[in-house]
Amino acid sequence: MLLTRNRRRALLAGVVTVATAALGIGLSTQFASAQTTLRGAADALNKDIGVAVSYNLLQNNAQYRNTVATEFNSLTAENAMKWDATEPSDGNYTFTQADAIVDFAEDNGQSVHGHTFVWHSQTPSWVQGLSGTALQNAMVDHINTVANRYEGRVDSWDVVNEVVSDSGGALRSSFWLNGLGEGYITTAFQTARAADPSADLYINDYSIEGDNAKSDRVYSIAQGLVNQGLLDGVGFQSHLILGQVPSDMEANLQRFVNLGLKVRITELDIRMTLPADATKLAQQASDYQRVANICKNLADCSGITVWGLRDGDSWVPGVFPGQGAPLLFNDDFSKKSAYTSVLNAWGGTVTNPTTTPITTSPPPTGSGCTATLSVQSPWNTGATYAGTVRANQNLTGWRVTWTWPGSERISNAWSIQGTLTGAAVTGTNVGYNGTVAAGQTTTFGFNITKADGSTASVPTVTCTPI
Ligand code: 9MR
Repeated sequence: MLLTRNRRRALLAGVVTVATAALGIGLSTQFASAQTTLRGAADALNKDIGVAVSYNLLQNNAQYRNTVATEFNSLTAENAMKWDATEPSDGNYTFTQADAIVDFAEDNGQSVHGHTFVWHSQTPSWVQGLSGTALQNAMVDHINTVANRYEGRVDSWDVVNEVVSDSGGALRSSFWLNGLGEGYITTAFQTARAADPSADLYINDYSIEGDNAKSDRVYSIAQGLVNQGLLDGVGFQSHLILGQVPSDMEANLQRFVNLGLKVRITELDIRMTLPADATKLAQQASDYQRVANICKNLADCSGITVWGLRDGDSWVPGVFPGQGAPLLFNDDFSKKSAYTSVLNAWGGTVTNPTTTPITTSPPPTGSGCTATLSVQSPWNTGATYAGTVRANQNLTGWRVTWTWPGSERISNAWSIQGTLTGAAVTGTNVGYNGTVAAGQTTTFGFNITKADGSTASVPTVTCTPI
């Protein structure tokens, strides 16, 4: 609900305001300088930049974890919170995967947009075989159990998903509608509201980005729920096709905002006919920029979630053969033009994440290396840092050391290895970033945990060639 959503960034904003007032100075450097990650840019706008994540990839792929932690301030489980994952048989709840995703979000200061309680798909056959009171009881029990488990940890929920038919005018014919009648939507929202009064409740659907018969029907459902105080937002999935961002998307979202609702781009991807080429990728970047601008310009757009991290992680090629490349990252985690256009639209600028020639500095003098740390995006109990190593001579390896002055401790790190988790940190290069030519730089990064509300400090770093 309005007062409690976005706890994480509300607290962060409070810290900045107090510091600014007390010191009588402008915002600290990390807020005043251009942001270099999607996460930093989104934090500065007080919006969510989210990603749908896979439990398996979070478990097994360190680079996936690091990119998710660094670039996004909000997570959605792509599949792990759906009914077939959380209650595969009647009353037998399994939360291992969903818990792991919520734990990850908490460890990294990210909010969670929950997906989803009531859907006609990915709901086990034991539910679909019920009717009448038994079906209603199963729905109420499911919403209560899942919402209660994550109360205070999941910020918002897609309470119902895809309840309007593709032709638009009618509710979708599903076992929900056939078994319970139209009232099942209200019952779902009433149950969710009572189970977690602090979570924002959304209705979520696809092909409603423009003004059409389907979005008209969602609008009338939303009106009814708003009148009962049961709805906080509308999720526009936005599984878009290259070059086809609806021309009236701004106006359509605005009419929902005018109902007093938040809007959210909940499952953004923009697919193209494969193979991708430079022209299509440029069009895609422009389409992403358009969507990012729409959300930026609407104060009540709570954020954008992209439906997967890398092109190869996407559901699209499996469902639309010959279509794909719909996301912001390539399979090797490099950033696509679409990434840059979203970052730019939200006020950030791209820096090369690996070895970058320094063109503006004087030629290197002296010997050894110098290293610095900077805070990329802080939150109450943690922060993401970027580290830069500058070579003053040709390097084939480097070591950096520093000591945290306070409670800061590294929780996970990338492009650096060593003794990292204590107060005294000693880190060395990894395989791919040890060789740095004189005058060039390379980077590493990490997340820390820290005492609630404390300032993320920037210790002095000693750098030594090895
Ligand atoms: O991306 C999800 C994919 O991994 C699943 O196999 C699929 C099952 O239906 O669901 C996909 O996510 C869908 C989301 O939950 C609801 N909107 C459409 C998404 C793409 O199909």
